[in-house]
Amino acid sequence: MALAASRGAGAGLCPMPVLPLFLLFLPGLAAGPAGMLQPRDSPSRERRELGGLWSFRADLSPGRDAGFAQRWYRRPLRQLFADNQHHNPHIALELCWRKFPLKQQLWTGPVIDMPVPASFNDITQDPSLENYIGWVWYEKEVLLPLRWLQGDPAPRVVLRFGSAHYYSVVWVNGVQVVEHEGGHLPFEADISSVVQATPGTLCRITVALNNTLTPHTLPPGSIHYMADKSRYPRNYFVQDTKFDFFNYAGIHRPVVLYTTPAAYIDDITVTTTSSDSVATVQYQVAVVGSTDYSLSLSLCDQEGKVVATGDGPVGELKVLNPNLWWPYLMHENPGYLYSLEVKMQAQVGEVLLEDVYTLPLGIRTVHVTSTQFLINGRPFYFHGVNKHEDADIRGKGLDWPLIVKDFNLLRWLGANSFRTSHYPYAEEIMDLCDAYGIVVIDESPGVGIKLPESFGNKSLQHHLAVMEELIRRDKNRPSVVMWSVANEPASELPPAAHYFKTLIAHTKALDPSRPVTFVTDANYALDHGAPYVDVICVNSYFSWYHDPGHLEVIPLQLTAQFDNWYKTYQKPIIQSEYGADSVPGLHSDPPMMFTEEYQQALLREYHSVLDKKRKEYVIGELIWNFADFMTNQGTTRVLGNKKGIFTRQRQPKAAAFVLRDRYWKIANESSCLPPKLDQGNSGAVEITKNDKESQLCYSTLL
Ligand code: BDP
Repeated sequence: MALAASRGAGAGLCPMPVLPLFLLFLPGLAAGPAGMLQPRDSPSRERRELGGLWSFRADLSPGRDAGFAQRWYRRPLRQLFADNQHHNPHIALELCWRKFPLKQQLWTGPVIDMPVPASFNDITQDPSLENYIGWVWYEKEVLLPLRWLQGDPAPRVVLRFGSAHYYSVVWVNGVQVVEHEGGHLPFEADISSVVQATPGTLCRITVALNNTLTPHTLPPGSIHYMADKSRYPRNYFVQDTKFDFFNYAGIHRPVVLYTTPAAYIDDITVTTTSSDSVATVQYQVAVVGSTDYSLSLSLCDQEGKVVATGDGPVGELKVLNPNLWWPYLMHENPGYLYSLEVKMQAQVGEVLLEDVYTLPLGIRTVHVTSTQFLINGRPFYFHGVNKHEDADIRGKGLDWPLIVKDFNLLRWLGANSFRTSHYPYAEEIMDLCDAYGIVVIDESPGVGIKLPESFGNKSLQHHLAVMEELIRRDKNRPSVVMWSVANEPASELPPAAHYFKTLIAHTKALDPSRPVTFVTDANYALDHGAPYVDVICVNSYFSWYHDPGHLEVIPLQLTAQFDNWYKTYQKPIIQSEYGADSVPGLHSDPPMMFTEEYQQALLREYHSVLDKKRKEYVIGELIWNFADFMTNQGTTRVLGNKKGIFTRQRQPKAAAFVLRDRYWKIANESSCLPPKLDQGNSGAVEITKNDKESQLCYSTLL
């Protein structure tokens, strides 16, 4: 049953809709190729966050299609629910459902309060909502200021979602304004004409959201119907995924309304190069709404001093003696950001409109050689982590206290980098990476691409589109030094060759300034994607998934892993995952699996090999994982994946101290320096002088 049919044929579904195909992607108002500048206040722009409580209703009907059949976007959800309770004859489906009033009404689900941003799964005590698959409905009513709704020309009003998982359809006052496929990335709609038609009245935003994954979504998944009536209830199905994290769903990131003038700055693209004393900022600005406009740009340093100016939509700014953007622990002042103020003046009819947008801008370069990763011409070693957006109760919902805590832990740990395993993280997180100098490998949601059908053209086209959205969002971020297009795909399958060749070429065409990789766990001799990457990123779990309990095999196996990959490709290598589960408080000596001691011992075995190989061509190590995180239930998961060096509540396990000692030591070997005293509790800290660079250097006494 197609969604299109379910929308148009409400009465036809009566009395019992056929079992779901409850996800169908409609061609239509998909978010277009326009810019996706992060909404910011400016003299010409206002923004308003719509966080807080929204109305929420899961569509519990057997086909998960009652919402479309009854057109829940036409009236407030709570009103519809009340009407249903009283058998409102105006609702077509209700007429036939009168035959089964109680049961059917329960199926359509009550209307409850739901926090935004948050995943909906862990908010209630209802296990069916925790594991719910299908359409859920969100709604918020807001009153907009009159100054947003009037004027000649009136401002442009835009509704923007930081992310919603997975497929979204959005209405404003009952008018569909946008559809978007994919979680983890923003989408928006110009809603000016809808809200300006009825100034002074409440504006109702309705969102239908579906978390169903198919072999062609990113990440992929598949629904399995259990037909054996002797073992499963009627219409029983489960969603199978090939990735190891819980498929949390909901409106995960802030929803924002913002304004721009009718003619506006739609997009800005910057790239930077630098030699010893001069940096060049190349820029490109796109304006929409007028062809008769002028642009002026000024670049300000952190003291507010203008260091370069320019004009026109394309050009270069020269910066003398630039403050380069340096990673954390590589310079005493990491994450230096200039402000690029772009001003547009446009003639629209008789009116001169002005728009102002200020972009944080870091000046840095990235290069890859056969053995090194260079940032600003200096070798950079990734000593960092893999993370997840994951926490108790809020699931994958954006949470400021958690974000700030995580950055404090990263700095405590001496980590200079992370990979956004296994999907793009919130813009708010990326902002802090830019500001603190935390280096990012920015990964797409291409995780769990295992089925042969997920390497077909349909999947590839979607993957290309997702890379476009990701690069459009993050292209100007100095913290992003490399794109990762996927994690652990079945890259040993022959179709992976065409898939990754195309995907990586497309990514490089979109952004020639950054290297591209994907993360592999395939055998070096069988991997069809590796020929196209700039850096080999390899995951391995020796003495965990392979030879469990046998720590002694690690030196041999890890050394062979590195040698084989390097001999085959002569490209630098990152150990992009390694680790072991540990249940906090579980101990054994000699170490046994799942104890804190075993996790520590496994890390140390890896480190002894990494210490040899980082002198050759290994350019980084990223622990799996920063913190414990939730997964599907399974016989190898104890309330989720326990490979965190911190618990899910961000308390350190013993392994965190092993890693902390190591990362600070590695940092102190580099010629550049930590920005401030490390005030943690694993050792005093002293300041020493680095003669060569005349810079402060810190070394931990451990
Ligand atoms: C790796 C995956 C990661 C898993 C990890 C594990 O990339 O997503 O969580 O294994 O099993 O292969 O802990």
